[in-house]
Amino acid sequence: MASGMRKGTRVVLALDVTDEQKAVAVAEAVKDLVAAIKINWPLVLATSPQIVTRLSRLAPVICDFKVADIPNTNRLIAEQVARLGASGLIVQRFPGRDSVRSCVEAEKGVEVFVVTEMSHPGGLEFTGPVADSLAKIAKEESAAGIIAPATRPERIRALRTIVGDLLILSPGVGAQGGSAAEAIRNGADLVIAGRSIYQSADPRGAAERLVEEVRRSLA
Ligand code: O7M
Repeated sequence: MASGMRKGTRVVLALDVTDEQKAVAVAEAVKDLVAAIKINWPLVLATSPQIVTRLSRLAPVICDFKVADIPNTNRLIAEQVARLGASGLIVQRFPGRDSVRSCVEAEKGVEVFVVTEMSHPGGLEFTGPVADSLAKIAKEESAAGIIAPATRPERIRALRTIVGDLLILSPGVGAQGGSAAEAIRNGADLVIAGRSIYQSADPRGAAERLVEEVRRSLA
């Protein structure tokens, strides 16, 4: 995997907690087990943008801000994410090809991942029917990868045929009912897991089990 993510593990922690102490404690507990830490608005809004910098000292940070604006605004966001020390940025494809491109071109050190079909039931309403086209633009605009649903592994398999060697990051394992092993067997490079790790009484144990499940699915 040519990527800014840590090698040797295919698990990305989705750190959707709103308490800074808890966030740092979970990150410290699992930092050597995860390829990256994905943070989203709940944590940033509850703490401050500097949480990106703080966590990036422990593991590569992907900012899941699902950026969806005109190219100029997207570029400004990508620049700030880079300034804070993030390694990745998640963007929406639907505002237009030029909006995706502005993020890819803004900061070479920040890998861009494009959302395709979303993992929740509502993901079937709009994103499902257009997912192939969302993935196609990710490939054409040289994004680093796409986000595809572990809750529908057959869709990961189909999207793989469109994106070729781009990275596929797959959320929806554990709390949303998807299987990490199935996601990997169907073509995901990495699985994204949140609640099944950070809500566990033993986050490190939960992350270790997930790493082991992924390792076995590759054997
Ligand atoms: O394991 P969970 O369900 O607690 O968390 C899943 C994480 O993945 C959470 O941070 C979501 O915002 C994110 N996610 C999805 O669950 N489904 C999607 O389709 C897309 C994402 C995502 O990461 O988009 C970039």
